[in-house]
Amino acid sequence: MEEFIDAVLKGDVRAAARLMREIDDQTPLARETVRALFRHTGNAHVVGITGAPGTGKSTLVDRLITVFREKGMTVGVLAVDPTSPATGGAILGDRIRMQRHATDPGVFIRSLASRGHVGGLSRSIYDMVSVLDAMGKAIILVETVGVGQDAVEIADLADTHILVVVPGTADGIQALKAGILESAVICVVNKADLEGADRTAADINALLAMRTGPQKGWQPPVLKTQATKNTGVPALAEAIFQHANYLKRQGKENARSKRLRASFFNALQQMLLEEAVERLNREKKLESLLAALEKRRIDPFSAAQEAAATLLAVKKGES
Ligand SMILES: Nc1nc2c(ncn2[C@@H]2O[C@H](COP(=O)(O)OP(=O)(O)OP(=O)(O)O)[C@@H](O)[C@H]2O)c(=O)[nH]1
Ligand SMILES: [Mg+2]
Repeated sequence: MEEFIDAVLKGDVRAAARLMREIDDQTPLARETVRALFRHTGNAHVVGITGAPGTGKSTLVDRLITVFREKGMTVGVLAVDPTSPATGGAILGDRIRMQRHATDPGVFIRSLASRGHVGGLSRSIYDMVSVLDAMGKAIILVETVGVGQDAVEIADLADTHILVVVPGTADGIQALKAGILESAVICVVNKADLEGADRTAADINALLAMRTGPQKGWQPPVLKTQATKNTGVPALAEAIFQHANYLKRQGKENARSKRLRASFFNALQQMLLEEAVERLNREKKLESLLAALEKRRIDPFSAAQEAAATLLAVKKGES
């Protein structure tokens, strides 16, 4: 156990890869190790990169890795594989796109499947970020498809949240509706070689100008990039550094404690859910509720309400 932890702390790739697998399977060893690593975390700068499928996130990540490595920074990458069949094979795509960094000991890349079991994925992400942090990675890039819940969670996880859109789509407007643009501190219009890049950038700037909120001090820049040609990528890296400095000036503890709080609530949610499922099973309640749900005799909210009522009644009876 101690040897294992030491190996991870030294940045040993094989030990880290094994730990990531244990985290995937949510084993007791994973839990204990991540717990022990905690006091070695809190130094990495976490960058979340979200955007619709195919906007060029992985290509941007690949280019950013090069920029950071040239500056001598070590890099960790977590790419969350979208389950959507439309983007099937993304893991393979990511591997190919980031292949050139595979043999660089200063870079650790991990793709993880978004398996969709409740609470599971986000828990894994928090733990994996902790592992990369403890390994001493200076910068951690987390790529996820920016639709719905995932993107919102990234905002809690990341110090710097980047939204990637492409020209000529309503992505920016949809993102604003979904509350994603709300938390983005850098906007990227990638595929700037396509028609309408200036227009899209102007649209997003207009949306941002309307935005009110707590982030008044930081003006989110809207940057145009062509990831495939590396155009605009150094400027994007520069914007990331500027935001990191901004956070530092603000007292970076804010961003860090946001992540810690989110991680705590995430763990709590998962533990309570596990406990709830176990108790409902024991009470033979789960099966009947799910059956009623499937026959549409009850709606999901009422089912949850009934389940919660059962659990609370059990608890009271016990105490
Ligand atoms: N024309 C053009 N194509 C690009 C650019 N950047 C990336 N692409 C292409 O867009 C496609 C998708 O790129 P990815 O980097 O895999 O996009 P992604 O957002 O990571 O995709 P998912 O992870 O599947 O959501 C690839 O064929 C890239 O070569 C760009 O600046 N211009
Ligand atoms: Mg990708």
